[in-house]
Amino acid sequence: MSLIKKQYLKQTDLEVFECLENEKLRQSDSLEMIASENFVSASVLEATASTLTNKYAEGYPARRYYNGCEYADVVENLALERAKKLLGANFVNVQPHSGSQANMAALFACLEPGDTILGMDLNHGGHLSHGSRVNFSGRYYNVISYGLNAKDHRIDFEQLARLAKEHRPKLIIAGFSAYPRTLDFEKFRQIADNVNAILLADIAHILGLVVCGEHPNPIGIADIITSTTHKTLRGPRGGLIYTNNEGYAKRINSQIFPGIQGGPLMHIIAAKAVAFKEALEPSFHSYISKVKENAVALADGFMKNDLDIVSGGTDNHIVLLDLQKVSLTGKVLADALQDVGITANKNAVPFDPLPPRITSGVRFGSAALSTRGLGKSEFSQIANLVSSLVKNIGDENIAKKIRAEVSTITEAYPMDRFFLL
Ligand code: DSN
Repeated sequence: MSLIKKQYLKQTDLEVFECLENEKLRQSDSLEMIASENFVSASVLEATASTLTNKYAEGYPARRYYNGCEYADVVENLALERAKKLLGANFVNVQPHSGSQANMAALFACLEPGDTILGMDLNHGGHLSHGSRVNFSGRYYNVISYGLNAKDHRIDFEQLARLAKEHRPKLIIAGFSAYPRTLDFEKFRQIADNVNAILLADIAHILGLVVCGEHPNPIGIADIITSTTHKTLRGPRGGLIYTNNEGYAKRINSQIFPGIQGGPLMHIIAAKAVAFKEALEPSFHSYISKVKENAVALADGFMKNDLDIVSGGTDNHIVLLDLQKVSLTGKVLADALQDVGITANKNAVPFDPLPPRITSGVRFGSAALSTRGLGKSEFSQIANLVSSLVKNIGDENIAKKIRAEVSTITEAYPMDRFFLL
């Protein structure tokens, strides 16, 4: 008798079952353009929903606190070996539950409370865990923030070097949540070396690009590298931490467990192992080139429609629309986009005068729709649809036409193959 039966949930908990079914429909019927999201393969989804969710495996392979970890060990070792191959690293920890927890463990491994860190300003594209006042990173450490040049919206390395010299941070973070350009890790290294700072590269958004050589690899340059596994890498939600420094490796392991986490999520680690295997396949390289090509098509499409985008283009999967010229807020546009079936998020633009719940920008990403199979022409079409919405905000007839075009695209690229049926 097969142990796998579909739809137990439908019989035991109709309310949750219906939410899950509705979420499937939402993902199928709309265009997912949140830059940090992607669609995992059915294999990754299967591992995520596996019986390893039942298993406690505190500790590390062959050094667990509980018995019965023989398969958990095999799975975690597979994830470790594959993750190391992805970047050519000597050490990785695959247990962080998220990118924020990866950053927390990395900072705890190198710093004492009150130490100074230098990270990108949240309003210029940085991440909460890079020193935001409302995050643990801003509460435990003395945070100095660097930003972008007003002129070209690239990282202001002169300011960064000046701030480093003035404040002598113990650690500098090279990383972002909403920066559409390449990170020059060598420049960060030089600045860090000048003040004897540790360099942490947070490549949460761009891990997939780095794996495929479509973005410089910080291994051998940064002291510690943190990432998520679910953005351009297309794995389950989670984090990881790399280093080639043995001293940091030991401290990172003990900061993850027992420092800040208990039992690792073994089902997620299994799904990470599956995703890492997929990312080592040649087909993942073709996917990542499409991610980049499609982001460029979207950026070009916006500019052809006379809309401003931060930095005038993109080198990765992110396109950040700046709405100041058209006197629209990010919140209004993101909500209007949702109504026509395009999901993206309001986002601050550099030097944004508006607060984070309103903002002057909308962030788009190409990773999820590239997985779905859309190509350059559909991304140009989407740029036209978004531009038309921007120029006709509040016009219900135009919104209806845009919604119909969105449905034509979603129907042409069905999602069934991503879901376990
Ligand atoms: N919330 C993620 C993002 O959207 O970039 C980062 O944690």
